[in-house]
Amino acid sequence: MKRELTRAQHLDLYYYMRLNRAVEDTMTNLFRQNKIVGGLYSSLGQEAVSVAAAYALEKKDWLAPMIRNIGALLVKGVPPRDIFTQHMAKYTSPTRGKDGTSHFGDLDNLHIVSPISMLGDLIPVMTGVAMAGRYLGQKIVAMTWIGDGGSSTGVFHEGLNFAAVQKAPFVLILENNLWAYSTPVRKQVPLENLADRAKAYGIASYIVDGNDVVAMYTAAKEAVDRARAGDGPVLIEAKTFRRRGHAQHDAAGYVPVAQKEYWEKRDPIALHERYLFDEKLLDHKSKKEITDKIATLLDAEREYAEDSPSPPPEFAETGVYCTGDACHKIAARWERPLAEVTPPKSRVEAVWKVEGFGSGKSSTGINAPIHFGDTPSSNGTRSPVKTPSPGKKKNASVAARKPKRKARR
Ligand SMILES: Cc1ncc(C[n+]2csc(CCOP(=O)(O)OP(=O)(O)O)c2C)c(N)n1
Ligand SMILES: [Mg+2]
Repeated sequence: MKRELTRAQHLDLYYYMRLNRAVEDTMTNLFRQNKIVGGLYSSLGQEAVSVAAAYALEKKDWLAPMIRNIGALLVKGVPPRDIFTQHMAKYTSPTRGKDGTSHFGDLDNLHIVSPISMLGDLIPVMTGVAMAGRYLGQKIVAMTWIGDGGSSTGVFHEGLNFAAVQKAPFVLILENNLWAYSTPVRKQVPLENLADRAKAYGIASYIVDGNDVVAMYTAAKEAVDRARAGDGPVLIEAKTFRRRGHAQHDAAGYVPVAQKEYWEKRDPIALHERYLFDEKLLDHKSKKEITDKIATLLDAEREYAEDSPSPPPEFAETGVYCTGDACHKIAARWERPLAEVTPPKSRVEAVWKVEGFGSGKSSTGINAPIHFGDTPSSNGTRSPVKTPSPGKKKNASVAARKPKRKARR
């Protein structure tokens, strides 16, 4: 299977994992210089889970990251300066300095829903996004992440059941990094495989080595394809390890040394790099070029963030209470006539077909447009979205938990 990715795809995965790590290393330095305002969470050793999953999405698809998914933001197209300015609460940041962590999104262009602190709540939110995409005939997939600890919240179960019964085109990455703060996974759930949670809701699931970026991508791509095809939601359990504490303040002295050492040897970037060298997909010269490219980019982006102003004091008064239009841009965007989707006509069927779920056309006979600004669709056609083609799927490293093709409802 590994050979079935193109060289460019292999190198993309490598580049984004390296970029992910370098962005976080830069922020660790900034934190130590007291320049990071809020909490700083590390995804050291988990880069493959974020990068490969997001790499399986198309541009029109939607994602919502959790605290350890900066890699997914980078793949989706968020510039590092947004991540730096956001963590430094600068006026130039996506939230204009109102928030000091990763609570930001981009609904208009990149299709990123801002993370929510409450663990699990993004599952019903992203299920709603997936259903809205179907309603609009956009054939999109929505994706989010949840931790091993987060998979024990009530809303995880309510949300996943809701996604399952709605056959929502939704992919959930369960990032099992063995710890939820200082609680080891064994002490909070009596399951060997957290993918078993999917059985309760009759949905497909995979177990994958989260430190093998190609295996992770292969599973994610298959899951995304199945969700897009109308097979319903898919859960992927990525087995990995949190190599740092919960956040910068946590030295994680409670983690056994042997466990740390075991996983340090399974560093996802080192593993992929070794593979690329063995397969002659990377040599020392191109490795240096990538290193230099990342260093140059991040130097400039960090400088931009450091030189950016803090918000003016009077800005603190604004945005505290919602003042309607002047406060935010969020408003329902009806793509079909309101009369058509409200009683008594509200039984108009969905734009595209999901087996056993419903089918039909919109009143104009065309699918609803997708808002990128780059996809004019007055005649109902869309510009094709380029997506990497992984070829056939036979990866032995994706553990054999082949779910039934058709999800039970
Ligand atoms: C509903 C809820 N309960 C508790 C918290 C506090 N909290 C934030 S992260 C965290 C641990 C999460 O562990 P896990 O889900 O395994 O994710 P990881 O940090 O390992 O990526 C806790 C308890 C929260 N944000 N939301
Ligand atoms: Mg965890």
